[in-house]
Amino acid sequence: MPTVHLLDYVAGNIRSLVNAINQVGYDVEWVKCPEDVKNADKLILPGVGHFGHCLSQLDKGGFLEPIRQHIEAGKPFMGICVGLQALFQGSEEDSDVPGLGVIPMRIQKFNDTSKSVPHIGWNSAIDTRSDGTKNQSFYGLRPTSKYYYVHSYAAPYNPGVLESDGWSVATATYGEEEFIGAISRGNIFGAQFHPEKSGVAGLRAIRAFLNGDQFQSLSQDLVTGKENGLTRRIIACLDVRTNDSGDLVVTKGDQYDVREKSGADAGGSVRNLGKPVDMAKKYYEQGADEVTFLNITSFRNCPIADTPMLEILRRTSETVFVPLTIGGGIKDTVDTDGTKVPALDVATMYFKSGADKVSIGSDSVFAAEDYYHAGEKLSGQTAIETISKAYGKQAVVVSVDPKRVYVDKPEDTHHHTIKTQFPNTDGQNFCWYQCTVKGGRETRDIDVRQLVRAVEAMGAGEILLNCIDKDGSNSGFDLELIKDVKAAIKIPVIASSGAGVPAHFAEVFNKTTTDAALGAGMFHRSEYTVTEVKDYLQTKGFLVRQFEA
Ligand code: 1PR
Repeated sequence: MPTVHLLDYVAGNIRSLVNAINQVGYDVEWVKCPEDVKNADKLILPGVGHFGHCLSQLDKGGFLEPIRQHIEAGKPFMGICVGLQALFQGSEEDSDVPGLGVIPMRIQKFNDTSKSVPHIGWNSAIDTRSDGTKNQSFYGLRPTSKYYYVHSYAAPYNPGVLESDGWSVATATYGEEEFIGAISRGNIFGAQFHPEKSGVAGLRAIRAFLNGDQFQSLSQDLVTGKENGLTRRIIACLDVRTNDSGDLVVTKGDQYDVREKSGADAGGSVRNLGKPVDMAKKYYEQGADEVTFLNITSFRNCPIADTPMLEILRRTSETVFVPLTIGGGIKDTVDTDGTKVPALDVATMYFKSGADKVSIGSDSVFAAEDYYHAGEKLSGQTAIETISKAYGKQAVVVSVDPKRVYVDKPEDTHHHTIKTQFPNTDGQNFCWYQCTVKGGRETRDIDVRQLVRAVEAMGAGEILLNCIDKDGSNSGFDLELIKDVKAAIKIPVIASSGAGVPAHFAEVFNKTTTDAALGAGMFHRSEYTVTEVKDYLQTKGFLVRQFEA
């Protein structure tokens, strides 16, 4: 196999990139020292996390000058995400640290007054020349394709400026801001999105770069129907646990109870809905924008000893090229031999096996309690803080398992209440959302607003907002809960629990500002496919990404 050099300057979660490179027929050689850059023909600089951290690590390792020389020598160079940003003069994210300065512009933060930041999800990369007259594009980018982005900072697009300097530019639009999604000139290719997580469209871009296939003319059908902007993100969630015979299976509960309630197995065995790797692949091919695995009994087992789960991730990440999240048991833990293992090491193990994000449940509730006890002070030691610092915010999801507690009037509790349209059987029409831990088995004296605010301060990148009352009910999402949480924070929220028909997805996108929506049971029971949900959303005028074969 031909090779490409990959520069992993921090402990990045770049297994997906390696898988994607292998998938398009190339082998990876690691750049371990500056000397290796000199020997590289094709070089890829993936970027995770913080601009300042990335550039100062590269500087400290003596890589910056060899990279500059590589580029000046006209050898193929590709920068991904912060790797693209490194080409610029500098970034608002850390104004003390200079970039490579190849592009005389600065990276800026997205405006978060009217939208969630980070910008997470599938958006465009439309060559500015694919305007119906020239119809050109670079490195396999198609105006009708969508690509997976996750970032808080971007290069704003100023029409014509970079083009007049010989650059080809592809843009995306987030809210009112148009920014650079990808850029190319001569031997340089930069992508703000993650091609390795962008399904077939992303693999096409990587292949074109590695094969040196820079420019294409687009047929009219690839230009017509292009629509710039962020699509509605649909996530398939797989609750995984060991069944009574010791096999890891996909299961699904009603209000978190996963035991069979009817038939021969009533009250007994764990509901078995299929094999995790096969189901993940099925949902990927139906167009799921992300796949989440929740190891729902991890609080009983030591995740370090959880080799079957690691194997599932490894195998899934070889064929599923959309972001994979893994949750369950991400916390400081103790190995079977008694050794203490920090949460960061547990997360690293999952990242190395192919996860792109980890989802933290119970541990985030305890961390939030400590945060308030300490007078809203960060300790720097929590799982959220340590993982977010090492891998970037985008790698940390907080999974919340709240349930309703009804009261007569707001003064009856010190928690934040809402007036609900759905009173309980006692006629109480105020409620607050109580956080739970250990898969809903234990309630805590902290409400959902307190929790999400605390974890946002700690550096969580996204909230996976479940609702125990709604889980498995097929009755639609808890819109009141979602609105309440969205109003409290800036980071994106994934609405979860209660989806039963495609119309529930349209409803949650219509009536709340949720950033994504997740379904489980309705997909596992084959009542609807992800494709059907997306087709339905499209008929209702929502922008969605369809699977590209
Ligand atoms: O606490 O960090 O070890 O993480 C445990 C994780 O496992 C948490 O994310 C928690 O939500 C999850 N979990 C624990 N027990 C259960 C259970 O069902 N017994 N699953 C459980 C929660 C996930 C939901 C579900 C939606 C959609 N289920 O995201 O997928 O409610 O379902 P629906 O569309 O069928 O209504 P830690």
